[in-house]
Amino acid sequence: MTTHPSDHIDAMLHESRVIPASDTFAAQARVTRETYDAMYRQSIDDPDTFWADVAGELDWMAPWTQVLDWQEPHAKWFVGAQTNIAYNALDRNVARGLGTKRAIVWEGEDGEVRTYTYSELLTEVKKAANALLGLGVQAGDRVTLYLPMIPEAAISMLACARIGAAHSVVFGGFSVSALSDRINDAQSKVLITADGGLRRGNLVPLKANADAAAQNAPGLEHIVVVNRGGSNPPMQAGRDVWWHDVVGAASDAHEALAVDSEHPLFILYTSGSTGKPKGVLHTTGGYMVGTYLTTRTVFDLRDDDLYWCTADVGWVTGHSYIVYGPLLNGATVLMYEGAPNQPDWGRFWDIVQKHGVTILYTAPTAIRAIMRQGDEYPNRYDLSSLRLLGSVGEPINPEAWMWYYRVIGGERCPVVDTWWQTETGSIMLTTLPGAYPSKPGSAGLPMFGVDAAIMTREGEELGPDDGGLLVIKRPWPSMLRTVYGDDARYQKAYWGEIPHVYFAGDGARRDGDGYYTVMGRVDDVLNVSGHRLGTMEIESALVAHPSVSEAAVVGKPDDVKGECVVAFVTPQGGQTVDPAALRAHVSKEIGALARPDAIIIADALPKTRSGKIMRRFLRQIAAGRTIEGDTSTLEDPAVLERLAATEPV
Ligand code: 6R9
Repeated sequence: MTTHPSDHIDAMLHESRVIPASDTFAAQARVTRETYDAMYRQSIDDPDTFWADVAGELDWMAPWTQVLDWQEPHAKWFVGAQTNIAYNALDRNVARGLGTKRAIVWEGEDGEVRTYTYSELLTEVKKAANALLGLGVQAGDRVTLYLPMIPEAAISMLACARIGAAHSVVFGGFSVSALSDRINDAQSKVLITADGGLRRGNLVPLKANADAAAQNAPGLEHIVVVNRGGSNPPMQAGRDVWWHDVVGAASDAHEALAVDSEHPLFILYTSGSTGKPKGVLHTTGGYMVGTYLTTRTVFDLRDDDLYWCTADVGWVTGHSYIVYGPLLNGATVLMYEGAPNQPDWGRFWDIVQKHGVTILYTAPTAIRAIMRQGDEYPNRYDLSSLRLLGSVGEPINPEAWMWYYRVIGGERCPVVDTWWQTETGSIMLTTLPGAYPSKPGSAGLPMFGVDAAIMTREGEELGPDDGGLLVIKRPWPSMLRTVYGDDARYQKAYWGEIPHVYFAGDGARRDGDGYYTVMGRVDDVLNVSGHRLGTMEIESALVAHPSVSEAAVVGKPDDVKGECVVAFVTPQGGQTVDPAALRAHVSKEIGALARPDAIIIADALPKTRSGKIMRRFLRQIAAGRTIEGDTSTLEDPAVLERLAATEPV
């Protein structure tokens, strides 16, 4: 494993600006510097009291006997307690008088707007829960969701949680085989999908993909289909049912099931450094407490906020910061279905102006893509409703940070850069707005209960300004509990790399003020537009193509995507590699997000005498850099020159 900081990271290391929140913001901030310092101290010195107090703000059907039971590397939080996260997100908020408050404001790509109050959302979730029970789903089962960004996605997740079934959301951009792999790994009997979802004016054919995936998912009994696009897909009698039929006919009486605090809540697949995606498992109580607290404090949430997170529910950000965290806090959440450039690059700002969005949480790749189009789009709109901006998914380069702060936030809105992962469940590093100033490019300070450090691979803790590996030294409530069906992999990947600490897989450094700057992955995981992709996953897709003999995939710094995919392939004896066919093949195997941006076709790859491909050199070639490092271990160093001289296709 080697660190490969990209060029913009280099710029980040030389960034020294410090931007405090405006006086107006700081004066009313939910968490002041004193509050943060005191809360953080308590969360580290007396975590049981700290977490019991936070958990005590939510409803439990049976109390815990112990806050944390830590048998490294397995944690149980709120031991023996019972609760239900959907109950806390809906029934509890209706009971405290928020029934008529808007829970979800949804805007379709075509401009259609639908809203659900907390009472209406509760009714829909109860009906969906009854519909799932009617299809034979039981507590402890897994239900796969393959849905566009429509309210039914949130309703389905909450309905699963309400009956104690774990959801496994598969991003709508994933391919047929990625979908069937995930259905099979989770052994889901029920899949919820839609006829399609709107993306750049086209209907993405989700039901057709679901039908094809079902061919390879023998355990699947039912497909529930939401009619989003009116496209009338074929329905297989006995297997397929319409959402509007089964949910429409279901009773709206349902009592949320009290489940154990450690009852599985969801599985979410994410790329790791081996070929097969990991099914990250989150459980109920700790995840609930973690997302509840971080949403309220990081976003400085107020009763009258209109909160918009532009992520897709297919990723963890959509789980924690579109659905669970905001709804647990009784917030009004805006949900948008489509692309940021439909009909043009002003769409985000049109939505902000039209609905009066106050908090915007988006990804650096979106900021950079919009920034490229110039200031004219945002300048056409009134963005004065905004009061806080957030960033997530990858390192944000200072240039994009400053543009976001100036042009979108009018130098009035603090920017919170939030570092976390599918595995961490909730935000781990950020500067709380109003408590501490921001440093563009640096995620900032640890959140409550997060005992972070920078270490060497040998487990030696490093001091200020030394680059190393980001680790967390003790469990936190919303931490993953295992890799579904593969606890050995959980133990090895997260707690086995460096003894007794959680290994995040990111390189980082901490400055003298305690701010963490995360530099990117140190394993074979790429971050393309904020999406995690394993190089091995893409390589196995490539070598599965008949024309390819060997493949090696590396990332290359990209101005908009952060990183893009470069594939080096050698042809199978006597075959020619057709780049278009190869790209289509990768789309089919994984999804369009994994398509190589550049393909370099070569007669050989740089290998050591023992046959190991030296990706370090391939990264240098992909980036057009001069080759540095010891090439003497290579079987044939001349391969490097030939590769460097080959035009990518
Ligand atoms: C929430 C999410 C996790 C990986 C993580 C890191 C990168 C996320 C970041 C960031 C720098 C930030 N990452 N946020 N790097 N600064 N603010 O994105 O989860 O999809 O699992 O990705 O994303 O490399 O390890 P996930």
